[in-house]
Order: sequence, then structure tokens, then C-alpha cells
Amino acid sequence: MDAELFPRCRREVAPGAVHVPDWLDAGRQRRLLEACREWARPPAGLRTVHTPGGGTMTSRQVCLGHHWYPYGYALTVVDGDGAPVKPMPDWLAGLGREAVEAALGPRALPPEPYDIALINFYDAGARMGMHRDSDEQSDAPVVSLSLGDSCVFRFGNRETRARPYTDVELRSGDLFVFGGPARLAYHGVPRVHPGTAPPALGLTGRLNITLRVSGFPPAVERIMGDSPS
Ligand SMILES: O=C(O)CCC(=O)C(=O)O
Repeated sequence: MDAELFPRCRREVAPGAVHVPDWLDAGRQRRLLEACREWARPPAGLRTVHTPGGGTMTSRQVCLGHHWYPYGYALTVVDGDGAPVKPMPDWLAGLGREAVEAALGPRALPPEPYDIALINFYDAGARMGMHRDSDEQSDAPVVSLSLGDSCVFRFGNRETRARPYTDVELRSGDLFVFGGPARLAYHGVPRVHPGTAPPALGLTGRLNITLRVSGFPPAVERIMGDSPS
């Protein structure tokens, strides 16, 4: 990474929402990327997400633990190849807890384990509109890990997709956690900066891994929300 005039520091963007730059070192980024490449393979691999209104998300996605589709969770890829969702590995669930502790402190740790990972892949033109993560039944903090190209991450408020919001540059290895009063804030990715990934990582594009707690009862098929038509 280029030398900085001012070092990037841990910053509370809003109450309960904290950005921790460079949280994953190069080795951890590499290992996480290798795992993402495995998860992206079929079955239940990387897919294009279509919204019920006829839209297409420009980022592509693979899920672990529970399969997210607009707007609910299932245990199979109901809007794709129909395969069972891949399991959430214990080490990734542990990384979620480590991240919460690092960003918000031990008192913010949820009683339940992190049991959902959504992995979003952004190529140069991809973006993500302002939305809230509201399909879970737990208010545990959401953990967001970035790999590859930098992006503008827009973190807003709980009422509206519009201002006030804060734009944060997320780079490879950065951690962003939002919980407590920020858990249901609107957020999105208006822009990715192509060609900004650390060359040694070997990733063209951007990966974001968000870790969440479902709050769902165990071992019950969960089909929530409307099925996409
Ligand atoms: O890519 C990001 O940084 C944000 C991803 C996100 O908002 C989501 O998965 O809900």
C-alpha cells in the first residue's frame, strides 16, 4: 500500500458502527481469498441475484450457513441450482466473534454463533444499492471484511436511503462492524475502484464477506419472505 500522509485509524463512523483499517494481515487475506474461491465453485456456488421486481444485482453472491435470496433465507439455493447451501465453517464463525471483539469490545459479543456468511463479488462496474440487513432474527452485529479492490462504502441512517450518510473507503483487509443502534442502518457500495487491490493478493475485483447471526431455530427449514417469481 502507498505511504500515507495520515495513517488510517480505527474510527467510529456512527454509534455502534466501527471501521478498523488493515485488520486482516496479508496472510489472512490470502487464506480467506482461497476459501472464497472454493466456496464460489458449484454446486451452490457464485450466482447472479435477481430481485422480485425484475432487477439484477450487479455484484454476484455465494452464501454459507443459510442461503439468502430477496428477501429471506432458505437452506437450499431456491433461486439457483437448488443445491443445499454450503456449511458455515467454525473458523469463519470464530473470525466473526474475533472481529466483533476487536471493533466493539467483548460486551458486544452475541450469545449465538455466527451462522451466516454472504460473500459478494464486485467486478469493476458492480455496486450495491442502499439497503438494510433486516432478514435475520438476531440483532447481533454485522461483520464486514473486504478483500481486493477498494470501494466507497456508504453508511447511512435507519430511516431513509438518503442523507445523512458517511462515505468510508474500504480497502483490502479492512473490517467494518455495525451493531447496536447502527444494526439496521441503510448502507451500500456506490463505487468500486478497479485496479486498487494489493498486487500480491492476486484478485481482480473486490470480495466482501459479511458475517451475521440468523437467530433462527436450529434444524428447521426456513423459507421466509416472498419467493422470487
Ligand atoms: O460489499 C459491501 O461492503 C457491503 C455488502 C452488503 O451490504 C451486504 O452484503 O448486505
